[in-house]
Amino acid sequence: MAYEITKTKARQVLDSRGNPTVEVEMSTDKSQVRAILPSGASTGIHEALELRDGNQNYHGKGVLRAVDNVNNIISREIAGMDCRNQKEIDNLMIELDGTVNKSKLGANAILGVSMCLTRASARELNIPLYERIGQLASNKRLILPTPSMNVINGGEHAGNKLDIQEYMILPTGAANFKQAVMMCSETYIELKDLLKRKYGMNSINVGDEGGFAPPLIKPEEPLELILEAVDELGYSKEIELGMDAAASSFYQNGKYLIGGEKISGSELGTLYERMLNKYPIVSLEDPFAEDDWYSWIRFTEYFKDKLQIVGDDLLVTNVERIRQAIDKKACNALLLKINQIGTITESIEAHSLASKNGWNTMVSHRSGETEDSYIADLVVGLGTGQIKSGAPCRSERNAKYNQLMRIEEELADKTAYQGRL
Ligand code: 2PG
Ligand code: MG
Repeated sequence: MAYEITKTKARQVLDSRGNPTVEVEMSTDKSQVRAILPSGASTGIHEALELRDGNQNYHGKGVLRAVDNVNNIISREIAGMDCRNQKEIDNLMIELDGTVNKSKLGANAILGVSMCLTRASARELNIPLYERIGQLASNKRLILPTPSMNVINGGEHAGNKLDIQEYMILPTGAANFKQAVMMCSETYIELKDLLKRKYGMNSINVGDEGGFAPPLIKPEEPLELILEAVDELGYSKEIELGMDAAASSFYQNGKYLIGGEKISGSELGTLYERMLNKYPIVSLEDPFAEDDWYSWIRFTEYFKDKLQIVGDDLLVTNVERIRQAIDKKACNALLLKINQIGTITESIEAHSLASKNGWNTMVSHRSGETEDSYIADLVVGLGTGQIKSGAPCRSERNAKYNQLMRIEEELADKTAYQGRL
């Protein structure tokens, strides 16, 4: 029968870091679709649980328990159901799991099925995935996003001494997505030459997200180098900067360990202020640790009108945490990672809540990624206007940017490029 789920099956495959991850396949009469799960390194403590086997294989990182949960529990429960019933099936899986953080079945089991549902129903309805996501989110404004490309890596994603995790370029002055990609790629290659000249061949080794991991220490050094490359190309009016400090990863006993110093939350705020005054930074993610609400609130009070302040570890794509942050005025933008929460329905709800309260949403990859380009369709379907998927380098990162170029071509004049944030 049309729309009926006939089979759901999971298996263990590998992600971009060489760790196991879950792949789910779903069949209907008409087609078979597939989804592969990403995985983070700088994970927030409030994220939904990624179920790992913890035995001797793959250094304990196997996902065969999550695979079994799809094959033996979820697949039986949803067999014969209508794949268009995304909300109903997502809620059924949440109930089957029964825990607050999806620790029984694993967010990696549940999300794989949830992603397949969107894809299967899109196929059955004969529409593109982004359009199906637009339907589910009741959004008619399909937008091609401004990418935030992470060109210098630090923190837990690289073997250098930089504490700030991501230094990103945002081509806010590009005319369209294709041009945005060109500007970012040119800047990336220009930066590569610059680093090679200044610091030698070792400086162009890349981190987990494809950005360079040069031997720098001071938090502002990468910004200087990036701007040098941008200026060289004549893009200083078109390219602005962003950072993800991922500050939870350098927070210890109430202090922040950054650039070789141990400082308080308010001193860290002053450090950011200096950087904001000097460089064209328009977006700053996780400036403080995930439960350091006090520093978040004070910083947002000062900078909310000048800067996009993005909550990642702070919010973990969780409606409850987002609500708290809205009440406390702790930030003004959401980082949306589908595997932080574990279903497409809850991800859509997280974005709608953020958007209803005047926040921006940036859709995000994880540092451990795969060839699955689902989030490219997601960002267009939700119309959030922003995505980060790492450097314009390594195919698990470019899979998303390439899919967005295909979508731009397909939508031609039916859509616009976001540009300025
Ligand atoms: C982040 C992400 C993605 P991870 O902190 O925003 O860039 O990293 O997937 O390691 O949490
Ligand atoms: Mg982050």
